[in-house]
Amino acid sequence: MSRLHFASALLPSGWANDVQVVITAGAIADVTPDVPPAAGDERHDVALPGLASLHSHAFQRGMAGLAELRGNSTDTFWTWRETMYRFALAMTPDDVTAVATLVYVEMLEQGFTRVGEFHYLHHDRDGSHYDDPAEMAARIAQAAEASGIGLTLLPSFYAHGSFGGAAPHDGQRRFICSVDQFAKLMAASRKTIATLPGANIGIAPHSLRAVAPDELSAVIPLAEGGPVHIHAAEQVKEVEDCLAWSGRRPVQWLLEHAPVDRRWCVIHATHMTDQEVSALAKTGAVAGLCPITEASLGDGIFPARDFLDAGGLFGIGTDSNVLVGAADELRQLEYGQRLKHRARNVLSGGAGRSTGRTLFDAAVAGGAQAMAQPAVGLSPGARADIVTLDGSHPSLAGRARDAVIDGWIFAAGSTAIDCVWAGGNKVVEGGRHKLRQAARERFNAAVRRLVA
Ligand code: NGQ
Ligand code: ZN
Repeated sequence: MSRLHFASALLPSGWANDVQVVITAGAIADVTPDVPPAAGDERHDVALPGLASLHSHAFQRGMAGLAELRGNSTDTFWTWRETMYRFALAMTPDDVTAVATLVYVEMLEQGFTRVGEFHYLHHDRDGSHYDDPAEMAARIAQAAEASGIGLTLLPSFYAHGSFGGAAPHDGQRRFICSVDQFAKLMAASRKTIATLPGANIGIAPHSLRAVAPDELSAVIPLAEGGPVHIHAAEQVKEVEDCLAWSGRRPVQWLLEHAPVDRRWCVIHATHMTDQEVSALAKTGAVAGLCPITEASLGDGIFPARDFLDAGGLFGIGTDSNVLVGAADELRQLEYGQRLKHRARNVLSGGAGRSTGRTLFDAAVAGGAQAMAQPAVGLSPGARADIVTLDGSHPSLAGRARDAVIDGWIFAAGSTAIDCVWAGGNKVVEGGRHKLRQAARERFNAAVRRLVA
């Protein structure tokens, strides 16, 4: 058991002062506001609940910044994807452990205490299958265990190169499964995470490009009630190809043909008509937004203002992990809307409301829903995932309550984070994860070999 005391803490009911939090067996047992610190309480300034990065492809952290060199033709998402495939094809299981461990360490240092790992690098480099179909999932689990981050493993079903069941291309050979092979991979992955504290599992049919309709119906039951994540409508070309294939746009197709509900998380959903925006919002599904990656890849701007006005739920993900930051994702989300609508505080939700607080609360709730976490935030029964901010940071000076969150998201960024507890373990102190040095060394050695 451990006892923490915070001068102020953001609870599901709002801000509270002098809050004591009791942690037992990795979970929050008790939250008591308005009590003075007791002897033996570990004392901190401002406490927030941890966020989920609900969409990550951990291995892509290894190529961060390596696709910023202009090619001969116009660079697009699709040329980036070729670079990403070349990188994916080079990685050994040990490389994946090294890269994923560092990215999870970085996530924790940024205030992400859970990751939704949308995992599709399943097979050996030549495309042959490992003896254990969960060989690579086990590497992700190892990285989660070493770092302490909560893992929601989302094994991805990937079968085709494009709409209409087109054959996959050679660069996709490490991802490809039949439905039967995927069922075995799911069973093995379930076993792999069974003993990992705080871990759970869902499924991720990759996209309507990579999954045919009959396969989508066949794999959804393999989630066994867990979350279902799918990429949709990230690129204009994808929308055009989907229209050519089915006469429907990707989000529209999903809403008409798949049982999209609160268990679902639709990743990106960048390109939607007004009608799709309100229909998706009504399902209660979470929009999995990855604003930094979406900007990096030139995807477009998610219609966040209209989606939130329609009551839509969202969470944030770091996706390609080109830059890992919780404050950064939320800031980019708001700034995209400011640039689009030429206005300020677009997503604050109303007069007198703090934009940072509104975004933060929504991302905590949407992240918990998309990761199928029953209890949300600093409340009894929830995993003890807690982030403290450094009250001496210049961007937080003289601020209280919501203004602290605004100072963190819009002015301070990651440097304002002091301590992070994941599953009750204090893994970050003074802004540094205890494995930072070791994880960097191992990552650097792997990446030097990969880029040589
Ligand atoms: C992915 N990433 O699965 O890593 C994708 C690229 C694809 C993004 N869409 C592959 N951002 O979508 O075909
Ligand atoms: Zn993705």
